[in-house]
Amino acid sequence: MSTLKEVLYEKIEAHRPRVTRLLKEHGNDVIDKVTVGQVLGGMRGIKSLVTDISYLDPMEGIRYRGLTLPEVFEKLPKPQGKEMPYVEGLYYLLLTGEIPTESQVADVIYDFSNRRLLPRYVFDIIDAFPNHSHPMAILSAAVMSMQRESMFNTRYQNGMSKMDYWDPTYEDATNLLAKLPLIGAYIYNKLYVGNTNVFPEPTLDFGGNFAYMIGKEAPYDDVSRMYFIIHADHESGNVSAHTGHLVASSLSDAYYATSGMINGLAGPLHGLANQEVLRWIQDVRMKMGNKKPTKEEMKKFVWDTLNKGQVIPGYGHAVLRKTDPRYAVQREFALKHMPDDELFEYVSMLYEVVPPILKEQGKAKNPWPNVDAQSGVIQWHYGVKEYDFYTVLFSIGRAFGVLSNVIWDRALGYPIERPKSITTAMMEEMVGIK
Ligand code: CMX
Repeated sequence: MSTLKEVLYEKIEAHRPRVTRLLKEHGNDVIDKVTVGQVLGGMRGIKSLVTDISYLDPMEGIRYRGLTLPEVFEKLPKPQGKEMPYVEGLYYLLLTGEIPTESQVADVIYDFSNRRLLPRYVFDIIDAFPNHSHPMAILSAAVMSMQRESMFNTRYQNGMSKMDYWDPTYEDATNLLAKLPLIGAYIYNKLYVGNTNVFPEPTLDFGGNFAYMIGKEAPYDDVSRMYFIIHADHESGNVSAHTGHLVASSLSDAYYATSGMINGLAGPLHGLANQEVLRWIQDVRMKMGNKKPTKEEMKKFVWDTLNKGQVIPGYGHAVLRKTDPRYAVQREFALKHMPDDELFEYVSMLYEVVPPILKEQGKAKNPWPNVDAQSGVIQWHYGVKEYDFYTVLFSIGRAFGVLSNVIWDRALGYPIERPKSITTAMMEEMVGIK
């Protein structure tokens, strides 16, 4: 057993009695109430999910296992001479709640590198997609095609104790995570480069290897590490995390769950917003004939978008009420490495212009930028200009959080999800409408 798996098992054993006690002694205690507005408003804010892997405070932003993003970046071990930590170390942190030592990270890197290769049929599935297919659809199908590899499924068919569910789920999750960079890189190279003869470099870590496989030089390896880490988790209620959890709750395996989460992430109100930001900025640029707009001109573009009944991509959030720290981490990186980048200047101008306009319009509860407002511009700067691809990068990062949660869901025996629905007439009756 790997060190990570051993430590994880100890954590699981220690945690299980807490859930048993809560259920047994406090199963009927009330922790929230539900309003009509919440039920009709996408269940916003209802406390109905449990995860210990991350917590999203509306004002402070995300914490992974109690750590803010700057703390995560500071504490996790980094490759020598690099600014950003190993993604493999993040997996250790998300699963166990502990910062790994150098040697514990080395162990995870070694384990991942042994799980990287893809079955031939996955390349064939990707190749079979017609031109102009969206890379998120290809990614989802590629992951789905590997469902036949599921160890959970095989062991379940052979009869397995509930107490052991987490073990093959861990194996499936780790196998899949280790393979995602090659799947992503193959899709990139097939769709945009035309060279599919690229394979992992065994000496490189997760982020470094991804950068290598899509042909990007340093500091793009650090961009990859940063990108995968900041996108990994955002507690359990967002569409991608919730979909992964929901699908897995029926004991569908990690492949089904991950494909489902990818499909949810592909929506423009969620992960696809990062490509929408780039599309929106390019549109502004084109309308300006490549001349940088003045602040007044930029304000007009923002109002024009709102007046057409469209959203400003990259702004607003269902939970956050402040600038997203994932935006701030990327902004800091951009200020250091690409302060004079033209599109970064657009993004900076939008940061000044959009929040007051959204406040003036008075609809969005959060006028501040989210992660997606900044991420595409960094990719663009380093030569990943195919913005359709950005949500694939988001997916690879998000898979770490979703799959860590699925492993813990299995370990703690969380049941199949099944909220109750009612009819509109029932709701009207409940609130006294005749
Ligand atoms: N531009 C214009 N209007 C916005 C807005 C924005 N960026 N953000 C919210 N609004 C509007 C909503 O569309 C809604 O309008 P209606 O009352 O007409 O339906 C109103 O303000 C209230 O919405 P809200 O409660 O503030 O926001 P929600 O929780 O419903 O939605 C989100 C959150 C992210 C979908 C929304 O802010 C949005 O559409 N943002 C733009 C898309 C985006 O950046 N998505 C990425 C989010 C991060 C991620 O998941 O990747």
